[in-house]
Parts: sequence; C-alpha cells; structure tokens
Amino acid sequence: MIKKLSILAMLALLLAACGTTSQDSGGTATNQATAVEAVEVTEQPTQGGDEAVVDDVSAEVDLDLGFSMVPGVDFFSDILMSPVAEWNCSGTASGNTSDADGDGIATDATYNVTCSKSFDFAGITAPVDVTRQGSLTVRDQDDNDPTSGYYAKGDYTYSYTMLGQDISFVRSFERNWQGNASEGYSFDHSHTWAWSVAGEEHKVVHTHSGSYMPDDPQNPFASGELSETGSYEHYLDGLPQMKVAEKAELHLNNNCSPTADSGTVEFDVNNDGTYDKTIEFTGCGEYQVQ
Ligand SMILES: [Ca+2]
Ligand SMILES: [Ca+2]
Repeated sequence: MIKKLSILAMLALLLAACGTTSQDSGGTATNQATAVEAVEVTEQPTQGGDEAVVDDVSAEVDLDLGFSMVPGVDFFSDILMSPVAEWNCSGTASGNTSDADGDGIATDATYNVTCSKSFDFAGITAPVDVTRQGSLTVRDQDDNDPTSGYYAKGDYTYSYTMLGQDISFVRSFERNWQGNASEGYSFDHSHTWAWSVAGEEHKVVHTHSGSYMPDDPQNPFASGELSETGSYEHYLDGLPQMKVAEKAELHLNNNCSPTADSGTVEFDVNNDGTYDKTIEFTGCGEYQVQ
C-alpha cells in the first residue's frame, strides 16, 4: 500500500513523536534535571515555532507539497501520533545534571533514553510493541534563568515489528535557542528522519532558523511574534530528490487552533525562488490557503 503524505504530515509525525512522557528517569534528587524532563522540554511543540501551526493546518486541509512517502510510513505515523502519555520512558544520565533554575534543562548532561509502548491495530490480534531508544544531550544556556534558551542534540531509533516486517526509523535533531523571555529568542533547528524500505535509503531533513519575541515575558510561549526561514529536503540513497523552501511571519497564539491569529506561512515547492503556496491567517485560528 502506497500512501501519499504531504511533507507537512511527516512533520506532524515528527512533532507528535514523543511530546510528553512519564515514569522515572536518571537523577531523582531535587534540582537535578531528569532524562524524562529533558525529553519533555526538548519536544515541546511551541519550541518548534511555525511547525505546530503548519501541522494543524495540514491536518485540516490536504496541503500536498508533492512529497511521496513510502509503504509503512502511514502505519508508523499512526503509532507515533497515538496518545504519547502511553509511552513508558526511563533513562540514565551522565555529566552535570544540576538544574538550579528548575526549568528541566540540565547544566550540561547526556541521557540515554528508552521508551516503549504497545499498540493495537484493528484486525491484528497481537499488540504491536514499539521502542524508542537513543541519546539526548542538553545544555542550559543560563542555569539561573528558567526562561533562557538551551542547546539540545538528540539521536533516537524508533522500531517496531508488524506482520512479520521489522521497520525502524532514525531521528536526529539539533536545536539551539539563545536569549530569554524578556529579550526574545533566536533559534537554529535541524531535524532529520532516515529509514530504509525495499532496499532504498530515505532521508528527510528540515532545517530552519529565526527569531521569536514573546508578548509577555511572564508567559513567553502563550503568544508572540515568530519570524523564520527554512527548507525541507528529501534524499534517496544519498541523492537529493526534492527541496521545498519555506518562510513564516506569524503571530503565534496558543489560545487559537491552529495556534496563530495573523501572518503567513509560505512554501516554494520547486525551490525556484517563487513561493507557490501561502497560508494566510485572518483571525484567531482562521486561515486561507492560496
Ligand atoms: Ca536549568
Ligand atoms: Ca535555564
């Protein structure tokens, strides 16, 4: 079965991968950031800026950017997008896990994280067991400011077996947030998924960078101005297949769904310098696709 997914749907998959976790982790003393806390903080959708907005939009409209996915991905996305509270995560820590400001970001620590869950599909009697395993390095840019930026680097392998097929994905990301809630933030992100199907190696890379200025420093991710540019790239056996450029100028608002009330997200589908598709917000959660 071949299902065509937009690259934004893929992005939704990325962000929903492990949004929240529970259970114990390495480091349990007061003022020590735990592995699970680190996973939670570095998976916060708001930290991804426009990604949460385009995820929501793509869920409502079939915003097809021409990116063809491969068999198995749709099954896998179903698993990852299931309620993440069902994941059972644990981890061990090394380095300096002290967390003086209590924001969940250690001074400078590396965690080995293992998460698992069982997933039921209709028509399949045995539950599907899924694991998420890998390492996460985090560094607080200022361990005396709970609103400071952070650096994070993660490498995870998601794997499952279903109907006799073993499928795994490798996900890598690097995030660098600088600044704080009163001065505003600048950020650089790269996010890569790689997988192998039918002897072909696929890789999707999303990079973007920009700035975010909170409306209220006391509640920095409730609303604010986002400005960013980036691109999505698909590689097959190491060779570039397509590239979509994107840019966004948005006023994010978490009271809205999708989480913006003005501004635009634009896509250059052919990467030829002309932006072909535009999502324009006309009000709280209200938008038009052009
Ligand atoms: Ca901290
Ligand atoms: Ca901090």
